Amino acid sequence: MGQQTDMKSQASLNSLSRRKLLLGGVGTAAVMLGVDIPFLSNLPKGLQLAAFAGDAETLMDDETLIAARPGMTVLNRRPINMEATAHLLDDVVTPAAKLFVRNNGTLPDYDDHPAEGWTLTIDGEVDTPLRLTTADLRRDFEVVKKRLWIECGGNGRKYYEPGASGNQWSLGAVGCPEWTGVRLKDVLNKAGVKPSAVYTAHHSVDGHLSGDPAKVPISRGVPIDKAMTEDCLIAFEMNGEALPVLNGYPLRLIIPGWPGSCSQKWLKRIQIRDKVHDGTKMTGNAYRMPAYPVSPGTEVPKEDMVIIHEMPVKSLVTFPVTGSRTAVGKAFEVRGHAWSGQGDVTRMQVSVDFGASWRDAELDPPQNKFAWQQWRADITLEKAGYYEVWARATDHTGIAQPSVVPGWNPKGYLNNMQHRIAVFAI
Ligand SMILES: Nc1nc2c(c(=O)[nH]1)N[C@H]1C(S)=C(S)[C@@H](COP(=O)(O)O)O[C@H]1N2
Ligand SMILES: [Mo]
Repeated sequence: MGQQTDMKSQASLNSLSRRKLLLGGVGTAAVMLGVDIPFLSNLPKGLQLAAFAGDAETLMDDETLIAARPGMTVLNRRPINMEATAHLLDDVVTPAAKLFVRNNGTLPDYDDHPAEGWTLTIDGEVDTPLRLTTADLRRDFEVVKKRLWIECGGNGRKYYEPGASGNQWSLGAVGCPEWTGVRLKDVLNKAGVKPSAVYTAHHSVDGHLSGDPAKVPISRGVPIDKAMTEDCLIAFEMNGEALPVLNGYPLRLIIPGWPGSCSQKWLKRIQIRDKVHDGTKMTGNAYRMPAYPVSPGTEVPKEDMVIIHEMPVKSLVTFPVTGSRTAVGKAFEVRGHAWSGQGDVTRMQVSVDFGASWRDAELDPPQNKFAWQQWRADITLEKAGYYEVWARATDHTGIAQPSVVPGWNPKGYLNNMQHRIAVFAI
């Protein structure tokens, strides 16, 4: 611990811009450590210094962390909220630099809560409360790796009319990294869930924007049945590296298929409750939808607002970028991803005539349950002019994406309207 504190003070002493430190890689590591590294030239290329593994980002300020995701659209800096544009999301496995960030508060203070020695407490309606370090998790439970998409419940909010308050996400508050962690259910089984268990409650150490330590930015939970499914993870790695600070370093939940808000970052405690959790953003209209369709602008009685569970079927066109040009009469590839909180996507279709006719695209099965699926289609435009490619996914329940904004709701959640890109044939 002493060494980490030293590193921090060294880092804050030196006058180099932190962005340079970040982008400079290992060469600037000596500057950051504040000491010479005699054998630095022997360090195999691509290998990080052990002193930095995972911790380097905790030394960086918000602006440096934002700058490390170039091309992302920054909606807010306090709290940090940033999203990708569709064509940035072309990778099958979303790299950290292209993953959206949705913070409700300020980043944890890693001086008060150092990653080394970080513990996760499991308590409440369990037989044996547990307190586990990341090392305990790795040692005592099966470590699994899964590609799981995560999407903010408010992705697409911007297109609702009348508009809803909250981040005006367009399409890019979604991504599908590969997570390494342990199954939430294995950990809960070790603690022994009592028959009285109804809901989980997730607790973290990010700060409330007001600065009031008694307030928390977000604390959500899920029904115990969802928590006990095969696919929920307590994750400590993303894409084979320690979690990025912005995405929950050193520990987070991934509750696949449900709104991203269930996937608590900087996870410190999972409390098992004997009733539906009433933490911050569990009550009021937060992450709730009207129990029945309402006309735009309706004020829905509180008791008719229900907690969102599964996210709807959705897809993106990630290539080509909207506004691209293509040669008349020559085939070009259109591709992207599709996903659904209900399970697998079973059909993917594209239209180039504003939805009048559709043809099937090729669709891959998911790498694992809740991994987004890749699709592609070859398209030939026979006449010069302006076209739009519309993409439509259908999931195994037979539900397809709508061509227009779906059911209006007070907080602008669950917009799974078809994605459209413009293409000029010349
Ligand atoms: N502790 C904590 N966990 C959190 C949040 C937060 O603000 N604080 N935001 C939630 C919301 S609303 C979403 S959509 C996801 C976003 O995950 P990401 O920032 O890693 O993409 O994290 C969730 N977990
Ligand atoms: Mo979210």
